[in-house]
Amino acid sequence: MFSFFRKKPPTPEPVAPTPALPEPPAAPAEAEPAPPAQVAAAPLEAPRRSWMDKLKVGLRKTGSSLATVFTGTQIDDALYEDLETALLMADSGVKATEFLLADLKRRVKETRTTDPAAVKGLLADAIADLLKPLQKALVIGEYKPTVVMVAGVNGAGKTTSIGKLTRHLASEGATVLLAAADTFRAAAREQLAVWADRNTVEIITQQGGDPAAVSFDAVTAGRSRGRDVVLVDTAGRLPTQLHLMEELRKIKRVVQKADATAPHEVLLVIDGNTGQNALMQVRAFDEALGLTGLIITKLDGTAKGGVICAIAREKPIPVYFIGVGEKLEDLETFNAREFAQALLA
Ligand SMILES: Nc1nc2c(ncn2[C@@H]2O[C@H](COP(=O)(O)OP(=O)(O)O)[C@@H](O)[C@H]2O)c(=O)[nH]1
Ligand SMILES: [Mg+2]
Repeated sequence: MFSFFRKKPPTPEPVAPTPALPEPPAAPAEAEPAPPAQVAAAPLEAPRRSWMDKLKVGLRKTGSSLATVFTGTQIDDALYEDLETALLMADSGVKATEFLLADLKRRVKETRTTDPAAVKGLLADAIADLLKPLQKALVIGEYKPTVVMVAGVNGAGKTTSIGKLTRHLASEGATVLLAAADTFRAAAREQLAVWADRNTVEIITQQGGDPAAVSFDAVTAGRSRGRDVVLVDTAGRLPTQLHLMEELRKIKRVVQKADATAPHEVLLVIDGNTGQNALMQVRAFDEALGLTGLIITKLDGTAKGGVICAIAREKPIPVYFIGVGEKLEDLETFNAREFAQALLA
């Protein structure tokens, strides 16, 4: 569970039944200067700690090879070579691996460390510092609604992450509207509708409709109904599918027409098992859309958890959340130090 520091909306409205179509837009509501709120990392209270355990177990496949590097008796070239191999195997990429090795050697020298076990702690420091720029809170409340567009390849975990995020937002008193802009597959709309039901939030959906039109309707409805957040779920696509990437750009343009300040966030969801291909995805989706943040899923059981180091070194975009399972509560805010520790556990 993450803590969510925000002021509740001034007058919470009762949740309306799920409508099939958007209501006609009302006159633009007076903008209430609501104080910006943040989804921020909470202090290590009990639920977060148990969640940390989950991450540790999840990353064990990545971490076990890293941790064994430090079981020897000497700090020598062999140790650094083993570490290099382990970092590369964990999909940290060549650049981040080289950076971490150089940084670690410097730390070892500076601290005059001679015990290999202590080097592990220094590596955790190095990784935490590398990942620190990715640690950033998602701000809700500066705009009403805050429009969040979610993109990514098929099966990355977009819809599931939206469901989890909805639950966290709703449990903190934010009113959420979902937009099913993955309009082509009936199953995709239904999947989002299930999440909407579970969270008792409204969903804007339209059978076979144009994804951009659905998004437009959702933003308009979100504003007229005074919702805090509109989450736009999009269909999965590969960056190489140019017409589908163009469709995403169109969704963004049309959302901008509904609200000139929107979308306020454009998130890319990445499957944590993707490995080095994740970097390519980040670059391509960023080029097409201008990403503001990432959600990295499936960190419960990956051998490729090092990819986040590659992202930090080569294409640093904030990681707002990470997913560690399929259940509603399996989404957490990203904390660089915790992640580094879990990676080496
Ligand atoms: N283990 C695990 N599975 C996940 C996670 N996030 C999503 N999934 C699963 O990944 C599959 C694809 O998720 P979905 O949200 O439909 O992906 P989408 O195509 O990007 O919308 C589903 O079976 C989800 O349950 C996660 O953090 N951990
Ligand atoms: Mg989906």
